[in-house]
Amino acid sequence: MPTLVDLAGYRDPRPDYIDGGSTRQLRHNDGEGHVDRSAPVPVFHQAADRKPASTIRLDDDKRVKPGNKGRLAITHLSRGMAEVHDPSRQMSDKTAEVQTQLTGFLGQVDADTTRAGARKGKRKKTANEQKSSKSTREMRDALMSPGKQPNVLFVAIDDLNDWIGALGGHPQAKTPNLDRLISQSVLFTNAHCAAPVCSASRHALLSGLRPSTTGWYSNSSKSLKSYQRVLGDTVPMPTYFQRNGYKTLAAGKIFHKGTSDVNGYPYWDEARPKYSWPAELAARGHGYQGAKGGHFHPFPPDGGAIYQKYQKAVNGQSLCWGALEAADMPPEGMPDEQVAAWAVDRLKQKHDKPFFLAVGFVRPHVPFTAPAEFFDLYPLDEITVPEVPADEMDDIPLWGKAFAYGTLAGGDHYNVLSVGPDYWREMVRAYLACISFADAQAGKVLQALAESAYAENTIVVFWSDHGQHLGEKRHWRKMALWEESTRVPLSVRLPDAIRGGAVCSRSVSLVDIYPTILQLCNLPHVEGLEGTSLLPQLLDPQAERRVPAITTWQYNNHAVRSQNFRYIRYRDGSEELYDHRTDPDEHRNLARDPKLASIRKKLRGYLPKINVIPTSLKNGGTDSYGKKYEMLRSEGVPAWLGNTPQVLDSPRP
Ligand SMILES: [Ca+2]
Ligand SMILES: [Ca+2]
Repeated sequence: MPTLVDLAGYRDPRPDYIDGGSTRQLRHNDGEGHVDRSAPVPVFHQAADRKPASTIRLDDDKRVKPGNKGRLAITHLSRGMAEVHDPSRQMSDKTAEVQTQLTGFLGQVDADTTRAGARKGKRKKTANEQKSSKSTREMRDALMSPGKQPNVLFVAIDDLNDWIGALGGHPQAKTPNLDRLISQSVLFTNAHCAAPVCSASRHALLSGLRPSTTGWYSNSSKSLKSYQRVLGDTVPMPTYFQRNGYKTLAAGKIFHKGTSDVNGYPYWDEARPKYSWPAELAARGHGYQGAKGGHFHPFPPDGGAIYQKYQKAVNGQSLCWGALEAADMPPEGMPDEQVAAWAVDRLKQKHDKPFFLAVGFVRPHVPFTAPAEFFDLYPLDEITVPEVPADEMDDIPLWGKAFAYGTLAGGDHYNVLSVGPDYWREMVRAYLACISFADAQAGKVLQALAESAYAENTIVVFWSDHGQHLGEKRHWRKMALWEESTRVPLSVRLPDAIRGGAVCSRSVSLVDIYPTILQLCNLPHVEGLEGTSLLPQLLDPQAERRVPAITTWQYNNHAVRSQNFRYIRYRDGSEELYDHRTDPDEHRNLARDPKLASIRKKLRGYLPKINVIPTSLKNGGTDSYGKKYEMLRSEGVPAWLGNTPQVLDSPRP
C-alpha cells in the first residue's frame, strides 16, 4: 500500500501507523537504494512443530529467532543465500551492532506477538480484542502499581471441587479461610481444568499447553528427555519466573509427585524435601500405596470399611476414609501441616528478590483421612448426599459409562454402595472433613502472608487441579468430562486486595493462568502458550471472552464448556450437550435436540485440532478405558449404570 500511495503522488506515503515502506526508490535507482522505513521488517512464520518463530530481515543481514534458547542465529545473506554461514559465534563489530538493533526490536515484537497473530490458529482479531491487546499494559497498570514486580503465592489444593463456601457446591461445606481469601480476590465461578486428573492438569497449567497438544493425558511419569522434547521451546511457569529474576520456592503437591515430576528439571531455587515416613505408619498402606508411604498417606489404621470388606481386591485404590487420632499421624503432623509450616517459615524470611512461592496441599485427595476434630465439624446424620435421578445414566453414551465405571473391579459406585447403607454418606462427610482440614492449612499460610512484609505486594492465586464426584453420575473421584470433574475453584487476589469480592462467571481454563500471571508480573510474553489471559476479566469481570474452556480426558475425548453449555464429544463420535441455564446439574443430555443443533455445531468448532496419539494407541493398541468400553459393549452395561446405549459403528464426522 505505501508503494502505491507513494506512486500516486501523496506527500506522506508512510504515516506512522503503517508498518510497510515504499519501494519507489528501488524502481527509480534500478534496484539500488533502500526502502524508507524506520524499523527492520519482521516476518512471522509458523514452523511445522507448532512453535511460532519470528524472523527479521535487515538489509543484507537476517536474524532468525527460533525460540527462547537465547542463542542468536545471524546470517549475512551477502555471504551466501544458502544461509549456511552463521557468523554470530565470532561476533564481529558489525554483527554485535546488528544484534543490539535486532534484540531491541524483537523485544518490542515479543510484546506484540499476540497482536501480530504469531500463535497457531491465526485469525482476525475482533475489534474488542485488538483494543484489549493494545492496552494490556494499561490494564495491568490500572490494577497494580506500574513498574513494581509483585511476589506470587501460588496455593494449590488437590482434588477440591466446588464444595467451598464461596462456590456453594455443597451447602454444608465449612471453609472460612478460603472464603476470606476469595472475599479479597476476583473469583472465577466457571473455571475448568485442562484435564481431570492430577498430573495432566498440573502439567497443562504449569506448561501452558493443552494435553491434546503435549500428549500428557494421564498420570504417567515423564523422563527429562521426553519432557523437554514435548515442551520444545516453551518453559514451564516456575522456571520462567526463575529465569526472569524471581526466587522460586515450593512445598508439597505442585506437580503430581510433589515439587517435581521430572527429576533434574530446574524449577525451584528451594524445594521442601519429601517427607520420610516412620516405618510403622508407612506400612499402614493396607495394600493401597505400598509400604514406602507416599504423600497420600496416612491411611486409616484398619484400612477402612472398604478394605475390611474387599481386602486385596481394592489394592491400589483408596475409596476409604478415616478420622485420625494422634497415633495415626506422623509426630510432625500430617504432611499438609508440615507443608504449611514450611511455607509460613519462608514468608517470615527476608527475600532479596521477588518470590514465586508455590504451596500445594494434598487433601482432600483420597484417602479421605484427616485429624478427627475436622470430622467433628460434620455430624454424620446431618450430611446431605448428592441426589442422582433414577434414569440419570440412560442418556449417557457408552464412553461416558466407561468413565463412570471407575477403576475398581465391579465399578466404583457399585463398591461404595455394597460396603453398607451409610458408606456413601460417610464418604461425603469425610470429603467435607478433608476440605475443612485443607482450608485450615491454607489459612495458616494466608495468615502468615498477612502478617509478613509481603502482605501488600503479593498476588495470591488459589486453584485446584480438577473437581471431584461424590456419586454424581454414579461416579467417584475425577477422570470424567462432566461438571463435577472439570469445575475448579480459581481466584486471584491482587496486591492490596484490589477488585476484592468481584465475581467473574465467564468460562475460563487453568491454562489461562500462565499468560495472566506473566502480565501481572510484568514479565515478557511467552510464545506458544495456549491459554488466554484473564487480565480483561480481572479489570472488568463482565468483560467478554471468545474462547470456551476445553477439558480433555484421555486421547480425543473432550468437553467444551462455554458460559451456558457443556458439549462433550467422545472418541467414537458420541456426544452430550447440557444447558446450564436450565440444568446446572447436567441431568438431561440434549445432544439430539434439533433446536440446539447450531449450538452443538458451534461448540464442536472449538474441539482441539491437534490430538497427539499416545504410544498405547499406536499400532491398533488400546488404553484402560478402551478396554472398559469394549467390556461394557460385549458384556452389557450393569444395571446401576443404566441402559446399554447404541454404539456408533464409525465415528461421526
Ligand atoms: Ca488431583
Ligand atoms: Ca442424564
